[in-house]
Amino acid sequence: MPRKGITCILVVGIFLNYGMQENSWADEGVDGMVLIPAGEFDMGREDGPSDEHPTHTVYVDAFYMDVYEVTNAEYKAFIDANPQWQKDRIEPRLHDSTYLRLWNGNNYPLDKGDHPVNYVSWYAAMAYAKWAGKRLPTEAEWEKAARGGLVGKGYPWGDTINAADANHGRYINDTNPVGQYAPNGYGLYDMAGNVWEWCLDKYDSDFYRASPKRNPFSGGTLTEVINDFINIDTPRVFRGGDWATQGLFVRVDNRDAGIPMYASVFVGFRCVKTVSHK
Ligand SMILES: [Ca+2]
Ligand SMILES: [Ca+2]
Repeated sequence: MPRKGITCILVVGIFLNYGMQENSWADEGVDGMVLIPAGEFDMGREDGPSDEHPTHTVYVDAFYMDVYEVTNAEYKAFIDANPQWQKDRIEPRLHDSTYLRLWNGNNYPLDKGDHPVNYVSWYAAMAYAKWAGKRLPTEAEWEKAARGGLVGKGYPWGDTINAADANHGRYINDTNPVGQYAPNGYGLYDMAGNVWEWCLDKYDSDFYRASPKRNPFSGGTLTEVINDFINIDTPRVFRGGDWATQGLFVRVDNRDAGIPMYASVFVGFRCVKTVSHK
């Protein structure tokens, strides 16, 4: 897509001209997403829980990521267009009976259109992403994006956390509308807290010990998982912590997981898009 390439060059050029933050790679060609540049980063944490060992350098291709968590209003557009994913029609095996628990039929809770959708299973998140022409991030993509270009920091902005940084620790005691706190270096909001975010990967506590260096992914190939997601039954990763979790658990390196039918008040998602090569 040469046109997109030209737009990208123009946008980057404008940023350079005005001396803006070097990590603000906004790309107006992809609505509501930012470009996360290709490159290496240090994944994991040396002094944390054993599933985060060891810190290892990985290379991730460029990708676009949603600036915000997927909202209730966005999710409603999906179920309106895809009735088989509505609360009263979804196949029982694709959720744990709490799917869209706070919704009244096909309507999200009053005044919460701009809150992140929650009570969505991994299956539902995968279906939404496919419908949107996107996909869930790999765990490596997610962590690289969350770090926002910083090296060796615990949070998307630095090393400490308090109530003003992110929706966590029950300071608000509920989800917040998306985008209420400062974005990270890539322009992404709520990578710490609000809701956990489903990733594509199968959760494997030992994966970092044997991780491939380029575009690591646990549990097969991206294509296999995306094409056959409905038949997957192994636990899937979610990242970033939620509105109730304490500071230690909204760290950029913290890993957690649930079975793919798990739907929780604490878990939502955001999508990414592979950068198409000419
Ligand atoms: Ca989040
Ligand atoms: Ca953990």
